[in-house]
Amino acid sequence: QADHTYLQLCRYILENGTKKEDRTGTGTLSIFGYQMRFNLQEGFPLLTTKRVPFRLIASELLWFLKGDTNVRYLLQHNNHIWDEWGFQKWVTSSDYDGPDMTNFGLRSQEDEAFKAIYEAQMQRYQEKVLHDDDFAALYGDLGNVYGKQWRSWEGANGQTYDQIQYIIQEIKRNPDSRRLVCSAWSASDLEHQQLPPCHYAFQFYVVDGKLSCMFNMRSNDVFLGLPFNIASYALLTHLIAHECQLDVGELIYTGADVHIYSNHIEQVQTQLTRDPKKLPTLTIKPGVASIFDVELDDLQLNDYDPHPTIKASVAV
Ligand code: UFP
Repeated sequence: QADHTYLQLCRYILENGTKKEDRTGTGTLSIFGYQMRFNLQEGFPLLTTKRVPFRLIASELLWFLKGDTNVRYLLQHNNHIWDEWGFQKWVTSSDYDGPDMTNFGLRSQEDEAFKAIYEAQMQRYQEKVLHDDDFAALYGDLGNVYGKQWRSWEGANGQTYDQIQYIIQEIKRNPDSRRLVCSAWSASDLEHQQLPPCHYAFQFYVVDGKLSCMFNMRSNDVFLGLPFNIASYALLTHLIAHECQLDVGELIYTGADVHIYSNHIEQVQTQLTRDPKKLPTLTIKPGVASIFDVELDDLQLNDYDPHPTIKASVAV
């Protein structure tokens, strides 16, 4: 079961991880290189040893698949996981006229008074992205993030390439292909990217009428990020399989710098005491013509009955 596989990784890092400093200044226990396999026939790998918010994962993935890079879509779906990146663009621009927001991520965690001021500005940001088209075009758009890389990769000649459409066509035409790869890593973008892709490449594989997927992560926050990443790629595999009329096979995770932040250790230990439950299942509404048109209501998660949420702060 997916929880066992995940908890085994957690235990492995607690026992074998090395203390390593990191960009955020938080500190981690880290290992380099780890693989996990999830049989998608056993159920949908949304962890049951803590609640993982499926709707956020699904709306983010549908946003990627639409090739959308503007947080407006996410805000319309009550999804705030990318807000800080757009907010950062606004508060560092000459259009911003509010109180100083330097280092807002760290300061809002350490300073209650600042937190209230920050939240008021963030609310202003969200309202403007939702209701002001010009503002949204300027400060809601995150530029070269996954949606752009997946659906309209820009070649040196200025021409754009739709990697997802290519993969779907190839799976239908030539399922034995060993080139069913999508890459989000772009060396020429790195200097302009606030967050270079964490899950930077994935590849599909078809055998016996089943679609498998392997995804690669250069850097992975095991407690907060990884449960999302597993569910997101599981959902992607289900969607592509649905489009190509295949069953789902295996989801394979390959991680490089796989770490537990020093302020997540207690939370991980709590999760390790919990007994995994039965995994939920996923149903995709029949008759959806193309995965690019799938909406949140076309996806149904059945029988998800997890242990309660475990709170932790995100390293910024
Ligand atoms: N992170 C994940 N999964 C993601 C994502 C980010 O675990 O999908 F976008 C974590 C990994 C790391 C941090 O802890 O966010 C990114 O920091 P860095 O760029 O320094 O690796």
